[in-house]
Amino acid sequence: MSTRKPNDYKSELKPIWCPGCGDFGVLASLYRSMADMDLDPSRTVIVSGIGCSSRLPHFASTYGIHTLHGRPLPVAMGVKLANPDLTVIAVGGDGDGFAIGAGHFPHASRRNIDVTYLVMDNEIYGLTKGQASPTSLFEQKAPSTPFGNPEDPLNPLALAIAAGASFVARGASFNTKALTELITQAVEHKGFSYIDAMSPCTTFNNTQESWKDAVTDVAPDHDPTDRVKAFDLALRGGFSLGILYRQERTTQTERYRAILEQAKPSDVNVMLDGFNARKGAAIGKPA
Ligand SMILES: Cc1ncc(C[n+]2csc(CCOP(=O)(O)OP(=O)(O)O)c2C)c(N)n1
Ligand code: SF4
Repeated sequence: MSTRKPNDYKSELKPIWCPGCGDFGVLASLYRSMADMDLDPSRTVIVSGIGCSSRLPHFASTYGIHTLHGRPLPVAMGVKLANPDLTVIAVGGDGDGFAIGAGHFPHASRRNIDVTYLVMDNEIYGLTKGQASPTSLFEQKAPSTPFGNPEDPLNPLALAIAAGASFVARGASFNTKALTELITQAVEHKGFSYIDAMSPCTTFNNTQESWKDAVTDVAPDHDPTDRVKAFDLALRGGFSLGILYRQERTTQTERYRAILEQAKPSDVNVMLDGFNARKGAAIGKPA
């Protein structure tokens, strides 16, 4: 039974998001989920990139790292590899994760590092005042696209499944009970867990009401262990809330531990002698 309450995870800083921003609902869900799991704040690290959503670690009493734009995943992976016993949660926006940071997402997925990645997806760059992001819809109007976005959006859920993420789900900031449960299942999942949290930007892309009308639950007969069906569901469009895909396989830290157990202690002088011998051979001695 949990002894901690959601308020125990609040820092002294109050969120400075705009009124109605979806990120409030995501943060509330995260507080409640951490309390439900009774996570020790001193054993939990929340890592973010840059953006409105990436301010989140400041509002939690856990450890937190507010990194660079697009870099929450490599830093989170480093934290987890260096100290596998910590609970590591990476957070950020769709711009942060799927534009400048997109290169890290498939590799975190295929490596199955035991990190949860919670993206507050508002289909816009909020912090920089509303430019189109990789998840903005075709023809979406925004300050940077007054004639409509000429690009098709990226599908993060399909990308996650294709790249090898072992837990892929969609939640919504306006459905905090379900999002809380998803976060708990994602954190408790062994391996890379991705949650696409629909989180409307009420200032630059106010989808609050249209999204509330558009969401449905993943059908109860959906089999989340069937990767092809999960991919199909992700590609079909619409907004299915729930777990699309879940797979049990060894994590990156487990595989590295196995390698460490096989590796023999090495003598640095023997390594340096071997390196010097090869260097001489490659360069060749002057005549
Ligand atoms: C290297 C670098 N490039 C660009 C920026 C400017 N920048 C800051 S946040 C951001 C996008 C934020 O959008 P998103 O990640 O979707 O988060 P949101 O603000 O919507 O929560 C950009 C382009 C930056 N800080 N650093
Ligand atoms: S600009 Fe948008 S994403 Fe940023 S705090 Fe305001 S409502 Fe939220």
